[in-house]
Amino acid sequence: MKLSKVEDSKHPANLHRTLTLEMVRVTERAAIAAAEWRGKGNEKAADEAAVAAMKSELDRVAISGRIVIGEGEEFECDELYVGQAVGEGQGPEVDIAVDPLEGVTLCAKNQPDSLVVLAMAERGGLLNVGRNVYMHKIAIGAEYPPDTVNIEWSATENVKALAAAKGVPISEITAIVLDRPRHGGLLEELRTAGVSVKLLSDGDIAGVIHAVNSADTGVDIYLGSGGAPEGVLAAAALRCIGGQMQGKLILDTPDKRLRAREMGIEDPNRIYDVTELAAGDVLFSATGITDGSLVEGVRLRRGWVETSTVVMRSWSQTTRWIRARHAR
Ligand code: VTB
Ligand code: MG
Ligand code: MG
Repeated sequence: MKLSKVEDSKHPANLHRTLTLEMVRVTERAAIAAAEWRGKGNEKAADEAAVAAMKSELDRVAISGRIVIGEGEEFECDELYVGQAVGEGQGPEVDIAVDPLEGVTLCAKNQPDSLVVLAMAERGGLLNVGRNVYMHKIAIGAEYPPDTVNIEWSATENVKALAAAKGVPISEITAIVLDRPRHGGLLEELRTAGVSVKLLSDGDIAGVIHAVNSADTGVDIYLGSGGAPEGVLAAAALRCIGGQMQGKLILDTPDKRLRAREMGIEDPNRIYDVTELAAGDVLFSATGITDGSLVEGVRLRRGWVETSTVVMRSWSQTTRWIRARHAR
């Protein structure tokens, strides 16, 4: 079979394809480090282990990298802060968004779906958002017409429109929503409409990815708010696998609005689509810490450690699942 490349003239392959394997190494190392803290009830130690491993592995890659979404501002954390230079220092200028331990509580409790996540883009490709900023998000599969749902509509309007587009009754629509008190109203609306709701305790990067893969996951739509960094990371994945998403930042304090402005966000009410959250050539890599719906967790064997990673590249629209064995 001849494979066709999705050659998009607007997005030349600016990130060399060998970088995908480099990113895999980075997320693998962080996952192995965090795995030592699975189920130990110590979120801070797990996070710090992932951060330290990620930083030292990133510094071995031949890039002039810059963290644009990281652990916090420079004065808040020692490593992987926004603006920090990473990489060997020689090589392409790239921007990097990380969540070294997405689902830190899940890891500390040894529950499914904790991940190490990283996205890389050309300089300026990733929307710069603060660690403490939230985002309203909506996501559905690529198979629907572009105007099927809208973040400005009510949840009821959205699930009605989606059910009509899918040609099923609303009762056959499954929405994925973070289980948080702030979603009480949303949940009530979805229940009233008769939607099946899959509640996530944490981890909405995987949640968004599931929502665009309904044939495999049974999830039709992501609704609600979660971390803005997780929104950008999810968008980076959707650039590679397809899928529609809109995001709207929740800049609900003067401080957040000011910081957003400093980071280049002029209109606090702007609605971003996938290509505005993550533009140009993009790579995405996620390694499992605990077993999850996206990838398996780190397996400790006698003499070696096994990792499972999913790595994606926007230019070629490739997704690879890499199972690796590391000596220990
Ligand atoms: C989400 C999810 C994360 O935080 O962004 C969520 O992706 C944000 O909501 O895994 P809360 O601050 O209310 O938890 C996590 O659950 C944890 O970072
Ligand atoms: Mg984190
Ligand atoms: Mg997170």
